[in-house]
Amino acid sequence: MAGWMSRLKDGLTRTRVNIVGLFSGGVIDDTLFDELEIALIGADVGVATTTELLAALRARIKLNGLKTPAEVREALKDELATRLAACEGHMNLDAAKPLVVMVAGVNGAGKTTSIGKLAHWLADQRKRVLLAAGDTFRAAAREQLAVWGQRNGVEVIQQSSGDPAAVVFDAVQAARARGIDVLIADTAGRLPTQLHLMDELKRIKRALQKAADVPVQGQLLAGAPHEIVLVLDGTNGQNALAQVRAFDEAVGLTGLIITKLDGTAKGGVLAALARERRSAGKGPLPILFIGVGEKLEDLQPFVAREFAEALIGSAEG
Ligand SMILES: Nc1nc2c(ncn2[C@@H]2O[C@H](COP(=O)(O)OP(=O)(O)OP(=O)(O)O)[C@@H](O)[C@H]2O)c(=O)[nH]1
Ligand SMILES: [Mg+2]
Repeated sequence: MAGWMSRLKDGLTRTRVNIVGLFSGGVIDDTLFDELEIALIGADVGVATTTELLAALRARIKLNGLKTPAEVREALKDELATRLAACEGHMNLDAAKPLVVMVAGVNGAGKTTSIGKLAHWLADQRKRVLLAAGDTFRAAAREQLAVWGQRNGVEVIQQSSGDPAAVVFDAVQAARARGIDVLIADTAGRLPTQLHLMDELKRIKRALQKAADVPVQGQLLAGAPHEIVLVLDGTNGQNALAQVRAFDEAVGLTGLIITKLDGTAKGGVLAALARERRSAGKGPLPILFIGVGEKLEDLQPFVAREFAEALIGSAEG
């Protein structure tokens, strides 16, 4: 896991330096707090979360008598980890066989790449995977998924028809007939403002539901799609929040994948996501995986403490 931790840390360098640099001075004063506020908002932690974090930090300084910036830094890391822990979650691979996973998101968010990496991760968990080329919109999309399939030795269900609902319907039947553990359906990128495309996404979801309702060898498959995952580009910062709300409203999300956390200065957005849906009483969506690069191994489950460590770092970081 050491390799992952250093990649995560490397990836978050641009977010980290702006925050961590502030703790190199000798005193805890209002200037430190002002600068911290600017740095956290700059990292896309969001105004509300930043205000909460800093209030909690002031309280801890008082309560625990923290004296040095290094102690404050540790306390901040802890507060951040506690908040991020609300987003920890995992894909329950044993919820169904096949587990049907639908992947959605805006154009270029990293859906297809994440599916390729996820197939690799699942193979490591000794799961049999099948992919469905549900992006029938972009010309090269099928080929792109096929390449990821080849890399992983995983089959890709595709059709020459332009109907994504038909493709995923077929794929569910194939997965059920072949005793596949996890079926992942790719979809075309779309903006929440493109209402016809959001309707299409609902249609793809219904096709997955319908395909599960057809008896295969006398069996039904309850609850498909079991996961509806939104892929978010981590470099988009606060814009991620609007995407979560729109896609959640349209199809009912079960989890998130955050990509491109390498090289972004906006890695703080995960903290902002952690307070989403609080007013609805539902709690935040679980962050299932995070991506920090373009290689197969660059997608891993989200662990709040690890992330806070990579972001705020320990003294030598
Ligand atoms: N650096 C970095 N690049 C990534 C990551 N994930 C995806 N990418 C890159 O982002 C670009 C878009 O990725 P795709 O997987 O094609 O995105 P998509 O959401 O499927 O795009 P559309 O299907 O066109 O909507 C590619 O160049 C990927 O290599 C990541 O974690 N880090
Ligand atoms: Mg794609």
